[in-house]
Amino acid sequence: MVLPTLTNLADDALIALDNLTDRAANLVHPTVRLGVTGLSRAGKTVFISSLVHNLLNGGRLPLFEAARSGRISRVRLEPQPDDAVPRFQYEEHIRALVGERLWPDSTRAISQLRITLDYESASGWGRLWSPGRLSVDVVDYPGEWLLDLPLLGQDFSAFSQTTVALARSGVRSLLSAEWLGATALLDPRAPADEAAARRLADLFTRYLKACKSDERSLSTLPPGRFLMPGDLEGSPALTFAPLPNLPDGNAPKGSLWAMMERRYEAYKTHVVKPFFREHFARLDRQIVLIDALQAVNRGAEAVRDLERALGDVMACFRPGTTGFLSSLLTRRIDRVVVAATKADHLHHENHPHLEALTRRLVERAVKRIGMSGAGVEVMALASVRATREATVKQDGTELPVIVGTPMAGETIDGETFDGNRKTAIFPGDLPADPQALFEAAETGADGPLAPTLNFVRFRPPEMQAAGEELKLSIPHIRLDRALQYLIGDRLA
Ligand SMILES: Nc1nc2c(ncn2[C@@H]2O[C@H](COP(=O)(O)OP(=O)(O)OP(=O)(O)O)[C@@H](O)[C@H]2O)c(=O)[nH]1
Ligand SMILES: [Mg+2]
Repeated sequence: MVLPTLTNLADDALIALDNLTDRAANLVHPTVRLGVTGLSRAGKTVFISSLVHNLLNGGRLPLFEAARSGRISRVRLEPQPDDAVPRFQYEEHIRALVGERLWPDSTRAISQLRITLDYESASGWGRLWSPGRLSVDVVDYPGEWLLDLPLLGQDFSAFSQTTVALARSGVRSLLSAEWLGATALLDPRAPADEAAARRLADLFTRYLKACKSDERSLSTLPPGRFLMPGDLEGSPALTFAPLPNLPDGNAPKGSLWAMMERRYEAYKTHVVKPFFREHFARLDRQIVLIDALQAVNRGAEAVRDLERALGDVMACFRPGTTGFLSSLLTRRIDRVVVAATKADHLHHENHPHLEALTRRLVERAVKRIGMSGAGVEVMALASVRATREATVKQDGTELPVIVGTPMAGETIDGETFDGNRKTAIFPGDLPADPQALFEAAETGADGPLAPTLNFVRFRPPEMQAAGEELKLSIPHIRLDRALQYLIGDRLA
C-alpha cells in the first residue's frame, strides 16, 4: 500500500515557523514543552494538577534533585505562551481534589499551563549566569483525541479496512453487529444520501461507545472526536463511518463512498492535523501515562487492545526517517517516561510487577520508534496517593493491605460503600512475569487475567496541613522520579 501524501508545503512551513519562533523564544527564556500523553482516563489531568501543586507548595520531592538540594528559589504560574488556548483550570481542579476530595471530570477540550522555576545552577560556571529560569509548558486534552494521530497515515480505504477488520474480531464482533449489519446492506457506489450517512455514523459511534464502556475498557477506538466531540458536537465533520469491502480504484463521483471519503479527509485536515501541528510537533519531552490495572482487570482483550493503541500512538512521537509523520516533526523528543499510573492501588511489593507489565506493554512500540537503547524510562507511579499501606493478620498469616475510602457506589464482596467509610483491602498480586498475562491473552481466552486482583476506585485522600504555617502537599508515589527524568537535566 502506498501511503498517501500527508502533508503539503503549507503544513511543513507552518511547523518550521512554529519551531523557529519557539527556538528564538527559548534563547531568551528557556522553556520545556512537556507532553502529558495518555488515553482517556489514564490520569493526565490528575498528574498535571498534582505535579504543579507539589512544585508550587514545596511538596515532598526527594528524588527531584534541584528541590532536594534547595536550589529552587521560586516557583510560580505565569501567563501561558499561546493566547488561543484556554488556561488549564488548575485552581478548580485543586479545589475539587484537595477541598472536596473529588476527582476531575473527563477533559472535554484542550488547555495549557505555564509554570516557571527560578533556580540556582549546580555548577560554579552556571552560577555566574544565575539565577537560572526555566518555564515548563504543559498541555491537557481529552485522551480520546490521541487516537486520531495514527489516522494521519491512513487514507479512507486503509482506515475502513483496519477498522472493520478489528470490529469483526473477538468481543468487538458482538458490539459491532448492528453497525456492520446496516453497512452490509449498502452499496458504497450508490448515490450519496445524507440520511444513510447519518445513520451509519450514529451506529458506528454507538459501537465505539460500547467498546469504551467500563465493562469492556477497550482502547483502540479512533476517530477520537466520535467519543469526545468537543466543539464539533453535531458537526457534519463527524458524519462519516468506515465502509467494508471497498473495491480497488476511486470512489465514483457523487457516491456514498465519495461522500464518506471526503468527510474523512476533512476530519484529518481540519481536526487532526491542527492538533498534531500545534501540540505534538512542538514537544520536547513526553510522559505517557497508562492505566494498566484497568486493562488487566477487564481481561485479555483489553490488555491486547491497550498494547495496540499505545503502539499506534507512540509511533507518532519519533517516526524516524521512514515514518509517515517525519516530515511534520522538526523537533525530536529525546526523553520519554512511560508510567503506569494509580500504583497506589497496589501494595508496594507489587510495584515492580506493575513496572514489568508496563515495560512489556510498550516494548514493541519502543523498539519500533528506535528508542530501545536510551531515552525511555519506565516506572509505576501515583500522581495522588489515595491509599496507605498496612498489614492485617488473618489465620495467623500477615497480609499486606491497602487502606482508603472507596468511592460511593463501589462494591467489595457484595458490600456497597457510601464514599465516607474507610476500608482495608487485600489488592492481590500481579504475576511477577508479565509474559504470563500476554500468553493468556494470546490463547484468545477472555475474562479477568488475574482473577485474584481486587481493584476498587478510591476517593482522593484526606489532606491536612501539619501546622498553621505549613503548606499542605498532595501525597504521591514517585512523581519526583518522573520529574527528575523529565526536567532534572534542564536545571543542572
Ligand atoms: N488512586 C488514584 N486514582 C487516580 C490517580 N490518577 C488518576 N486516578 C483516577 O483516574 C481517573 C482519571 O484521571 P484523569 O486525570 O481525569 O484522567 P485523564 O487522563 O485526564 O482522562 P481524560 O480527561 O478522560 O482523557 C480519576 O478520576 C481517578 O479516579 C492516582 O494517582 N491515584
Ligand atoms: Mg483529563
